[in-house]
Amino acid sequence: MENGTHYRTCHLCEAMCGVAIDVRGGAITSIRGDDNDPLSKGYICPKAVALQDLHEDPDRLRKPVRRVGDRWQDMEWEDALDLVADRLHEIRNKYGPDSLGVYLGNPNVHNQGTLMAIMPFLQALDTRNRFSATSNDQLPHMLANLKMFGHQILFPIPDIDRTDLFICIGANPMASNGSLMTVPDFRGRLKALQKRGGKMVVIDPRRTETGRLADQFHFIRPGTDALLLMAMVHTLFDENLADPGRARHWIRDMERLERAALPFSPEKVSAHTGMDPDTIRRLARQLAGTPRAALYTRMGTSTQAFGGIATWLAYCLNIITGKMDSTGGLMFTQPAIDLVVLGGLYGQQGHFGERHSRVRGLPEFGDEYPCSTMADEILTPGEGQVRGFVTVAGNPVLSSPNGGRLDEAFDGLDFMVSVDYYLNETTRHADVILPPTAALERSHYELIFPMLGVRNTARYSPPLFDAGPDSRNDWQILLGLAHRLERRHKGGRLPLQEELGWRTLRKLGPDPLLDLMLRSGPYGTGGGPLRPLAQPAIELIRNILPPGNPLRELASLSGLNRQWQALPKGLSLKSLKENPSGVDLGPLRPCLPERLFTRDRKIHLAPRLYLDDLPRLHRLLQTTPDSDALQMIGRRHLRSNNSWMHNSRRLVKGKNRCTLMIHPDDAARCGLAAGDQALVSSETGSIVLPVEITGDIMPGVVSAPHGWGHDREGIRQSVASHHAGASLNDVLRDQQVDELCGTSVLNGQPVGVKVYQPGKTRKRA
Ligand SMILES: Nc1nc2c(c(=O)[nH]1)N[C@H]1C(S)=C(S)[C@@H](COP(=O)(O)OP(=O)(O)OC[C@H]3O[C@@H](n4cnc5c(=O)[nH]c(N)nc54)[C@H](O)[C@@H]3O)O[C@H]1N2
Ligand SMILES: Nc1nc2c(c(=O)[nH]1)N[C@H]1C(S)=C(S)[C@@H](COP(=O)(O)OP(=O)(O)OC[C@H]3O[C@@H](n4cnc5c(=O)[nH]c(N)nc54)[C@H](O)[C@@H]3O)O[C@H]1N2
Ligand code: SF4
Ligand SMILES: [Mo]
Repeated sequence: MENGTHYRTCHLCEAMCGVAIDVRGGAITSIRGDDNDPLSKGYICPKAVALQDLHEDPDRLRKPVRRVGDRWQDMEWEDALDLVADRLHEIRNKYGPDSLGVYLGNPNVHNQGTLMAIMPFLQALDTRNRFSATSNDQLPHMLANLKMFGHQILFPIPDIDRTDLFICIGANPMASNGSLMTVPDFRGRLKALQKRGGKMVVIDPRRTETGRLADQFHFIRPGTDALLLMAMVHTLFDENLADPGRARHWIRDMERLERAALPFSPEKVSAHTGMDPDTIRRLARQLAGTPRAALYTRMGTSTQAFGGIATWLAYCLNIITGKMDSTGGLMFTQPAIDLVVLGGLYGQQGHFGERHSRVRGLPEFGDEYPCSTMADEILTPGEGQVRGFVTVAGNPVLSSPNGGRLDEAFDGLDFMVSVDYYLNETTRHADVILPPTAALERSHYELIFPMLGVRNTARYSPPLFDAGPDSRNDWQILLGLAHRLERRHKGGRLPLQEELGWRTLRKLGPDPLLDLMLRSGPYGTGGGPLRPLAQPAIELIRNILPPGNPLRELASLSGLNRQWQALPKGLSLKSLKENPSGVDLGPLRPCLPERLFTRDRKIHLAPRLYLDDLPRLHRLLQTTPDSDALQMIGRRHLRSNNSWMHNSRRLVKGKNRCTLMIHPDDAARCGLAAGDQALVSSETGSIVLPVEITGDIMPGVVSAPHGWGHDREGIRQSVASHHAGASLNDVLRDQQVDELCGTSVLNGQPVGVKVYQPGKTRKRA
């Protein structure tokens, strides 16, 4: 690659920072923030250097490998793809389609090629046993989007740059750089908020990096947010403060919500949440009384026993105080490639609970079963048992609860293939590993995260380095496998038309499709695709046809089309290439009710599914908290990212971050002193962690990060192995899920903690 500065989007987390990468003599010499990026404006975090470290990492696999006995053998691409297709097809032939399973990990959402190729690939796999990181993450948000707004990816985003009150519950954007809120430089934006007289309130069982910058901080007992939020709803109605503002025309079932909240007074929930009734009342009043305010929740409230209800109520609170779709409140994005609209066109608004998993009867969401039951489906004999497995960009052994059981499950498969760069805790179980082209050798356009941005922007990055002839992109691997599988399923040959379709797709690759989507998108050179449709005809269609009917969905988009016409035009791949630092498409704008996808084009405040789950919340109020058990919560660190960035020497250097945080009172009770090792256990397993005694954590609560535990045998990550840590998911139970929706409970599980005495206590190998 030429010497000089290359501009690019960092794809490592949700923040989408613009980076300027200097290259000299074919090597990276520095990575800086790109001052001209309209969203990140020069900000980057310490992880950006990992772009280089990952690229140069000698441990990163460059060629397909297959396991022969205890060794790994290099393979040629065509042989590897043939072998994988043969084996998967064989299993399917013998045991039926559901005998194949697939897990899609987090980095897929940063990969435009994968996003393009994944549908054909999943169709070719043709199994109902699909899993992804969603059920360890944002599923409750997507469910609330679906049930309340009619579309699973219609995410409301805090308008942080214009808000005067940011209530942040169960999120730590100072470490995570934001999630379901693409917000590079959270600290800078917070400073600006505070400078204009605004306030941030943080509610968390740990006084986090974000909590420390808050104007008000409150501890809350893990897993009780649904109670707090109910009591806030209760207060708003009780004190006559509920006023949805202009939303009153397009919301329904407010009385049902009021009735549901009636039993949950601040006094009733106080002991369970650990928050005093006055604080809860004040919070509700503060939200109602600040015209520009946003209440935001994330991992801590979503991956817990009441994640479904809590996420629903958080949206409700914004709506009944007039903050939804309102400047400075929670708003909707209008990205250059509008996947909400595209999904709507193809009837992909989402679905939930249409099928249930074989072993535990857990509900599907968007055609995926919860990760917490992945091991069950592999280990439990019977018809439909999973015997062949595919992982794509995922490390579920470290990222899903009860990783030890997943080790056992993957070990017993007839065949496993992983599309991944690394020989890690999960891929070590594979028979074949297919490593894709390095990230800096592919073009990059974020399809998902502009939907979550605090501002509308678009940015395209061409490949920085040339990919050698012997490398395959994720999309090429997935399409290559899909095509082969289809051929095998159909007896070796495809009709000419289909064959041509595959060839065209393979020839085109993601960039021409990207161009097409940009041009036909809201800001595109071509204008809106629906411009010619006549409004009255559209309304008519909308009112007669049932939801899901493609014509009706087209009609739903007509209102959007009107909004599209007001937007600046001219976007194409060419125009993005001419603006290597990206283009600004402006602040978030109100766009309801047109952007709603519910049949009546109203926000549903009290979907049945949530009301039906309320008896469980009532039962929570009747239980007395167990004062002996400690509750485990998760933690993220700015210099780490899930399980896969611990092989960068620059990121792991410094003091060990894989520690158990514990309150001084609890430490004393457990006989733990600074410098001790603690044995953390549950019936699932136990791990050993150095203790970090701190008053920043609530008494009764302990915290540990996930994604560590690189001491498992057979991995090839030399740096990570030296900074192994232990895997939190070896202790968390896979049998505990949010019963409403099947999301894993990653926060609030009870654990035992005591001093670790080598020799006396056994640690998981
Ligand atoms: N540096 C870094 N950045 C990342 C990642 C990373 O691993 N490292 N991961 C990325 C990914 S995949 C995601 S999904 C996002 C996540 O982004 P965030 O949700 O912002 O990240 P977390 O740090 O998990 O924040 C969860 C917070 O919830 C708190 N919490 C735990 N239990 C409860 C509870 O019951 N109630 C309440 N109110 N709070 C609770 C925890 O103490 C923690 O502060 O971060 C992304 N960004
Ligand atoms: N206890 C606990 N568990 C958690 C969480 C928690 O807060 N607490 N957080 C959960 C969350 S929010 C998430 S998102 C999940 C993440 O869980 P996963 O997605 O399962 O795991 P990651 O650690 O992100 O691993 C990503 C894998 O993708 C590979 N990879 C990276 N880039 C690419 C690429 O471009 N192509 C391909 N083919 N492979 C690539 C990496 O080598 C790595 O093996 O973890 C979840 N697990
Ligand atoms: S916050 Fe860090 S990891 Fe995330 S996009 Fe920006 S530079 Fe990359
Ligand atoms: Mo995530």
